[in-house]
Amino acid sequence: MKKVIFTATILLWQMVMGLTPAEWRSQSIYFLLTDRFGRTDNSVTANCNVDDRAYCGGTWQGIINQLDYIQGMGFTAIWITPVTKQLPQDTGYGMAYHGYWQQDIYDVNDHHGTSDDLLALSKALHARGMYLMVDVVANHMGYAGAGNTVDYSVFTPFSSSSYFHPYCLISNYNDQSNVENCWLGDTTVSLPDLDTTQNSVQTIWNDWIADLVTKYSIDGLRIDTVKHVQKSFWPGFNDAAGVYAVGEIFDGNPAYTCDYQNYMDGVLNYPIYYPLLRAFQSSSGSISDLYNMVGTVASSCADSTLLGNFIENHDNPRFPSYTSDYSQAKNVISFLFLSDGIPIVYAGQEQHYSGGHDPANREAVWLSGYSTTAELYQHIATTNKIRKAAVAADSSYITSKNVPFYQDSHTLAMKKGSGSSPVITVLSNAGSSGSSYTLYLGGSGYSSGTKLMEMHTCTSITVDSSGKIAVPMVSGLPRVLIPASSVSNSGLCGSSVPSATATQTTTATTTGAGCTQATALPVLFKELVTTVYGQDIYISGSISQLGNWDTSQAIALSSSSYTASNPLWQTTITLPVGTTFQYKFLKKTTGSSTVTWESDPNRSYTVPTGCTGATATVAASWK
Ligand SMILES: [Ca+2]
Repeated sequence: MKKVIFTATILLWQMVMGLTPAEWRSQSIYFLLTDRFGRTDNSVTANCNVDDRAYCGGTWQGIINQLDYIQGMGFTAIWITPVTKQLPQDTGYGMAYHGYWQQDIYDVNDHHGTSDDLLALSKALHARGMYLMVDVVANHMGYAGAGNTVDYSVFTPFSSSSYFHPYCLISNYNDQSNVENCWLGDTTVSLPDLDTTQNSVQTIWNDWIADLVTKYSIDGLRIDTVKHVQKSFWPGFNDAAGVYAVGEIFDGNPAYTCDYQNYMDGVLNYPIYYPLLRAFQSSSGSISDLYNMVGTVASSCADSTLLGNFIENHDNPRFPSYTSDYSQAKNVISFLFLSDGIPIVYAGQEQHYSGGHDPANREAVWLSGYSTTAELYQHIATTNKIRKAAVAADSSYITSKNVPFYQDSHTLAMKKGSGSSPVITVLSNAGSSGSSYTLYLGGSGYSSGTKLMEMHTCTSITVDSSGKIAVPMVSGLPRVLIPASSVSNSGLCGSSVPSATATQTTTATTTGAGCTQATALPVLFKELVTTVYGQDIYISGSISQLGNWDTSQAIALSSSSYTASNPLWQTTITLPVGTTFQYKFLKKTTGSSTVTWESDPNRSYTVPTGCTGATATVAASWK
């Protein structure tokens, strides 16, 4: 009887504290390697050479210290790497800073802090209304040495070879029993493969995960190496956890990967990952392959709205290692947030980190100085706001299926939401050098006269008499249209749509002049200035969009087109038409608080009038 009461108490606790799959749908996740995100001492200069594969000093307390930075992008949850105690050796592949070489499942990795620190992280998140997802491994343990030399006494609780499959290295990925029953790793580091078919092993894991979730008030799980364990193991494990679980099946085949969603709540969206990468890594990428895969995944997976969407992680090269273009990076991010599934951004992605294959893709985030003015940081913040506005305005948004409805060689348009008022996302792989033009987009389902808002330029657009939407395409940037009535309380484009704007737009449209007067225009600021490594260029000025001369609020320019012969820094800032302001460029150096301003006098500018889709350009050289 006592045990029954105890179990009931645990279940009640989990119902209160954990998050169900339905509750996870509307979250957005920031994934970080605990060792590489934040340090207890808040250092932004502590050395971290990724090639060393050593501990760099990130901690759970260090994450707590930087929660403003994460929440400032609009994330509602973090996923952290495994918390269990790891093998202690410095192996031929370095140390277990990543957390996937565990030896004691009942103890925590003391490089990351104490059990109390982990609990404090959980509490700090919950105090902000945020959630904790923890990475767990059930397939294997970790051992510094060859599989035939393993001393099983180092493992807790699996301290005997009887808990494990007999040693054999995986040799044939086309043979599922070989994938499940043989071992990952090699003779340098072996990953002893637990015999998860045994009742005793299953009982240990199920009890462990229930206790872990309860002890640290964990809200969700990311499960490692799912395809290396027989499918029948997972329903019991997921049920014992009592919270949403998203599994890693490292395979882009939708038929293979989606089937695992019949055994756990969600899977990482590897089927979309590959065509998404190919579509946007260059202006010649295939839009149609991605278009088709959206439909394939929606029909192959049990529920595409419970998948985990990503374009970067610690196992795959970062997106900017394929293309340095910021517009292409923004488009893939917009896809992650505005298609089916839960968006996952990998720490450092917001700083346009460009590391390639492991270990290069595991850069320390603190070395960015946690810049909140970084271009992709701002893009993610805006996109999170758009998604939240969509969820708030349309109760069926998050469960409705994303439908691609237009494609050309560079452009993909998709709609998601209830039939009468879907969110329209228009993506382009043209890149920053893409031309300015108006895409007359049909097939959205919106009827003539409907008022929409383009959320990146804050352009009011009225659906024309033939049902088409005049989408202002500029520099290969993504565009998102939502009903004008859904903009209120989004924190974007003002708290509501001013009636004067709507009137003006309607008037301009009915004249048939082919030009809808913009209420705000993107202004491209180009500054030629030679810099050295570690120096960045910002713009500051007399209006709030430029930080009101506060250098900590200055807007960063991008060096993505910088060359020695053409040292171009640039950024695009959308400003209301007619705004007059003063401004200057300034120089900051990583690790230094010194700011170098251009010489006097201040520059001044007035945003011109223009048609929607136009861009104003200001070109200057450092003075
Ligand atoms: Ca296995």
